[in-house]
Amino acid sequence: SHNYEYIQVSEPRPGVGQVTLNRPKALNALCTPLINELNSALREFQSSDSISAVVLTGSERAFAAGADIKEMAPLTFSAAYRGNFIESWSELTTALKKPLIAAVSGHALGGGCELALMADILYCTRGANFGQPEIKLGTIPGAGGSQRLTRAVGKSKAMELILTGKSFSGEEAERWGVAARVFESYEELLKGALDTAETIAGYSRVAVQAAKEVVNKSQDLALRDGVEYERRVFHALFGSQDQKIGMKAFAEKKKPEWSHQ
Ligand code: CO8
Repeated sequence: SHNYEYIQVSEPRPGVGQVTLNRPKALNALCTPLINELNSALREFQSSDSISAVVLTGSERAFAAGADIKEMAPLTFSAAYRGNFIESWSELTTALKKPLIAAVSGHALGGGCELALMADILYCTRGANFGQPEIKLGTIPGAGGSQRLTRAVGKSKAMELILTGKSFSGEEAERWGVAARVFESYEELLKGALDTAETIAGYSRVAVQAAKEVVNKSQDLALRDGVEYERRVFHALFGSQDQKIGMKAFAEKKKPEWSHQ
């Protein structure tokens, strides 16, 4: 379909879309045109009837080495403020209702780490290099790092990482719960991410979207409100065809044929 300059888009498995960040000369630094292409690709996957889940990856050497430092260097406060710089990154978390799996190998620094943290599921290689080094550039995380990393690892560890700019490995990411799984090589990582995406693509899209929605609510709501929100959505799913299809198939010991309705 599209001819992108900074990303590659494919459908490697049934129901699975893949975006590969492809700006190798700058270690996938996230310049504004790259983010615009990423948003456009994700919008297409969101509206596609054949796609159920999306994998986002970079290269073996770099998932993304951050926001584009050369683009940001001359930015002024008023230009950043009035242009709402970085706001468009959030489209990833608002426009895409389908599950997004980040497969991180190599550098995931600054905005690259934040981009990975925006995914619904994060997988990485053992040797992946995560970090929020903004402090070394005289600035701070600007795409949610201070919030999402803190929720993932707790305040003390997040403070240490963000105040020192020290990086952490894929192995640590997995141990701290930032990553759901860790892999030995880039090939195994990508296969693992695609396998998971394909598994998800085998389920009812209505149920998958609802599951993503309620888990994400847990990040914003107090426990009692979150549990109540979950129950409302759970009740609503009794209005879906797929709930009937899934439970009838179980009783008949058959494989469900989802209508996605
Ligand atoms: N921006 C622009 N260019 C970059 C970036 C970047 N973030 N990272 C790497 N590059 C470029 C290098 O300038 C170099 O280009 P050239 O060949 O023209 O000199 C090329 O990529 C290859 O990089 P290196 O030669 O440095 O490769 P090394 O293997 O020696 O080092 C590193 C790899 C350690 C990843 C190193 O490149 C590095 O430290 N990069 C910067 C990492 C960083 O500080 N990232 C945080 C950026 S700030 C940020 O993301 C702020 C987020 C705030 C809000 C959210 C978004 C904007």
